[in-house]
Amino acid sequence: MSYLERVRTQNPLVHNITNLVVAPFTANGLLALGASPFMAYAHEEVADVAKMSGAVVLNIGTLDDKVVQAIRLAGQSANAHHVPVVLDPVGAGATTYRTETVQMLVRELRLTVLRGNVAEVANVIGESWSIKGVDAGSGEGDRIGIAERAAHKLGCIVVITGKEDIITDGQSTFLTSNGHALLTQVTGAGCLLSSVIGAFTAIAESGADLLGSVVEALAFYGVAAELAAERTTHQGPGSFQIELLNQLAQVTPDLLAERSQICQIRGG
Ligand code: ATP
Ligand code: TZP
Ligand code: MG
Ligand code: MG
Repeated sequence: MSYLERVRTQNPLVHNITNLVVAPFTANGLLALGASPFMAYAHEEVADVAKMSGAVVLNIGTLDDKVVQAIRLAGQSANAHHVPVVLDPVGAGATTYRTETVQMLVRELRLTVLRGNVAEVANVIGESWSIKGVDAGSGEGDRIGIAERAAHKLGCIVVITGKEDIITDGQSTFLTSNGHALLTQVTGAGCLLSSVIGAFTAIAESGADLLGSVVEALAFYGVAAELAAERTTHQGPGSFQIELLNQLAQVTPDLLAERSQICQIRGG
């Protein structure tokens, strides 16, 4: 059974502490996929919610000290109860507060997946790459090297997204090239992807199964975007955003297998 079928069959609960720009879009995207979203932020309950969830997705997009403390409490509980943790370091490198906060979080928490654009991931591990607000600045550099160094340094799966996506655990590295440029015109396309990755990690075992689930999550999301773009040709980002939700619900395992563009460039 594909990871996608496992997600739809098991309907995992995904605890999201995310930003105020993307919360409804993220919840709708997870529902469309077949997962069960739960947004919970109160310090009094985040440990309980993390413990009962299949995965916890932590996102610093509109951080303040209260959100950061909620993230720490949820992450600690997830670690204590062996619940996978995905971190989206939105805007790391854009301000000192963001950079120092994510660097503290990766020291304190054991991550399952770090997912960001190349600038965010570089800044999490103390390397530099220009960033404009929450978007990766243009630049040439060794994106694969940054992902692999981050995976080694943090001891987790690292996903760097862009036109091509890199997925690595430091030993095995994959590239996926599904997707569509319209994803860059929808705010929260990356944040929703991080939560979709969370849903896939929730149904996976550890090791190769976990890495395989993340690779499939990337291909799945990219295929959904391609289909959404085909069905909304000439209509623009608004129609595309809604159609992306439809396609997250409609992509079948067969269609996914047919359209996935996955290439392994390192590891056995
Ligand atoms: P940024 O803020 O830099 O845009 P992000 O957090 O929004 O980062 P993205 O890198 O945009 O995240 O990735 C979100 C999704 O969009 C991924 O599935 C990725 O493959 C896809 N994507 C990003 N850029 C392109 C592109 N130029 N062509 C096709 N797909 C893309
Ligand atoms: N500002 C703070 S968080 C956020 C914006 C625009 C959303 C970023 O979402 P994404 O998925 O990184 O585009
Ligand atoms: Mg984007
Ligand atoms: Mg982002």
